[in-house]
Amino acid sequence: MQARDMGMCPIDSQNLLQNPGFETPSVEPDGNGKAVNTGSPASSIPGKWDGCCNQSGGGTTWMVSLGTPRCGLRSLQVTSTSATANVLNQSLQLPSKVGKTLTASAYVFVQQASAGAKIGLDIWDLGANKVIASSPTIAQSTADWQKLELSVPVPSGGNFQLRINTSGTLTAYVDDPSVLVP
Ligand SMILES: [Ca+2]
Repeated sequence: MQARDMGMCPIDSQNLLQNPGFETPSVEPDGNGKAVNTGSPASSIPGKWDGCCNQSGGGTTWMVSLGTPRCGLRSLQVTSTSATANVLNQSLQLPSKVGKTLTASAYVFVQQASAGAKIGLDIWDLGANKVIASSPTIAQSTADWQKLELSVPVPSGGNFQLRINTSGTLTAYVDDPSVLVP
């Protein structure tokens, strides 16, 4: 990758996510975040993020990578080997924002994707236990970073997750996710 003009990478003080650029490594003793099941081989889940769910057969591995940042020094490398969806998520509690429109986005660079594989963003409503919005998905390799985006009202209760959702067999990088609620 070419060196990038970091002028493209201003810090957005309105971004509600913690560690959005994956620049802060996990401080957990095992190097992982709080995930109950961290995959095989184990993921180096980045600080403040959590992994889920179908990891018993290998599933998806999330590694902090120094090789391909969009901004800063690090990005998230996603290696999915399972047909079943797996997600890396961060929970937000925004009861004061219920009903206001949230906008979530992230940049994705897909290195390899087998037939049927895909990566996208969604919003999981922690009160209703369901997905309430999904971005378009990317199902093939990309020449450069592509922005994925969605908008949806903050659900009742205000508790939700931004999820990076993958299925099938693919290798991708994710950087600079954002959740904004004006
Ligand atoms: Ca980064």
